[in-house]
Amino acid sequence: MDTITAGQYLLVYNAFSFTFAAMAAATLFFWFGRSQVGPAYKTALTITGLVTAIAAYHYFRIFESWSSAYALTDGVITASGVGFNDAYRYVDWLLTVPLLLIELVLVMRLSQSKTVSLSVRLGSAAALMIILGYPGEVADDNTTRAIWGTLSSIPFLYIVWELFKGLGDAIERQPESARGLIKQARLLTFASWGFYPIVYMIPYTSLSGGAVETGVQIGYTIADIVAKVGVGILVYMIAVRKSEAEYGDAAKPVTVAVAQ
Ligand SMILES: *C/C=C(C)/C=C/C=C(C)/C=C/C1=C(C)CCCC1(C)C
Repeated sequence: MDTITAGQYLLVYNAFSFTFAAMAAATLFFWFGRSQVGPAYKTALTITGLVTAIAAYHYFRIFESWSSAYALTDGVITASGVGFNDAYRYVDWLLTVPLLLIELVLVMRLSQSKTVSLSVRLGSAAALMIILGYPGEVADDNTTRAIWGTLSSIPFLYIVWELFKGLGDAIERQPESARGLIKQARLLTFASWGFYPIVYMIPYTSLSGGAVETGVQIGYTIADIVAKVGVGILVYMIAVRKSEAEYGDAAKPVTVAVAQ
């Protein structure tokens, strides 16, 4: 394992702890938020909360793995001999990345056949992207890392193309009040997802040793918060806007009671 400083160790330790709390809190918010939207949008919010719930579980495991990989005694860090387990992150992505795309598709409320075909295509490409990235992430040499990283970028580019081409046409048919938000959700997805391959390339920079490990862990953690909680909040807002447009006051029980 790389030698890291006490400061780097604690930075990553605190980031993992914070992210566990953020993912758990977001899960409650999204699941309770189901009561604020019309029936057609409840599944989208269920899945949005499922993504952060799965991530909360994995951040808990990642946090534990990190704290048992190093020992901190009198301000000095030593590797404990138990390696840090990168697999938690990749298993998390394998589950959450297809679900994130499905939540975006669901909130658009397309025809059933379009929903299924887009979810299957985007979901499989996302799973393939993560599976191809893993051997590179755990490789010791930078050449192997580059080969798998390049392979993983092929499904990544396909997803970007689908988001802008496939979803692009459908966005124009969305209620006007939600269109801007949907474009923002797509842009935030694109920007946060594009951050992962950049973080993956940190070992190719002039950074070395503990700085690489710290940079990679902090980078992926920030990207996870934006991609799961940030995009999730936008999906929630879209669902609320569209419910207002399509169900009128029916999505707001309190208003209905007053009107009667
Ligand atoms: C919640 C987790 C998310 C949204 C994870 C997304 C991950 C990626 C978009 C990863 C992409 C990668 C490449 C395009 C090439 C290098 C290897 C990866 C797996 C980091």
